[in-house]
Amino acid sequence: MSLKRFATDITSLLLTVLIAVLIIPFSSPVRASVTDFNGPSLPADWFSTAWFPGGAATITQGNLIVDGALSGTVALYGPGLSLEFVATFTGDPWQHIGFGLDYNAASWIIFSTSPGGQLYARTKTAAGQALDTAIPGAWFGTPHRYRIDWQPTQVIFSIDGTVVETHAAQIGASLWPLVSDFNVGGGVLMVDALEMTP
Ligand SMILES: [Ca+2]
Repeated sequence: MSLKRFATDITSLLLTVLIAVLIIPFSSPVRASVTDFNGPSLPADWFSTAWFPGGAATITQGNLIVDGALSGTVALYGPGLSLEFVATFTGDPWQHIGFGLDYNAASWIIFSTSPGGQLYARTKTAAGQALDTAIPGAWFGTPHRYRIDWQPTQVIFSIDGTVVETHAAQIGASLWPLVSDFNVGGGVLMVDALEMTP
């Protein structure tokens, strides 16, 4: 083997090792569930229900668009789960994203516009404990990465990697990840991607 060939082989080997070292950390931990809304229609394991005639959940250019409707996963989940999503709230009344049953009956754990114009972290337990915390800042009209850590004795709300609120609350019920925009027309709620861990 010539010295030049030997050097080329060693370079190839080092490159392979370098690539493996770079790729392996990004391939773990395994994501339990990622929904990117890249399909032509609502994912098969999601449902949608209109609040009023004309309400709908649709897929447009890789985004879930919810207007006057409630949409979420068919599967139920329990505490110990983290929900992370990139979404654009408009500030219209009653836009909610998080965990819930149907957003009428408790329990829920949500980012919500409540009556409109302000973003809130909201938690309500089946026992009636209600926590509604306004989140200072300008969040409407642009996408942000929201996260809810649903832990056994507390829930943690984060935006763009920063914790914005923590609620001491115990919610042991099984809930659905739900996206809801109440009024048909006006603003729509847009979700680019949603993932659950572990
Ligand atoms: Ca709307």
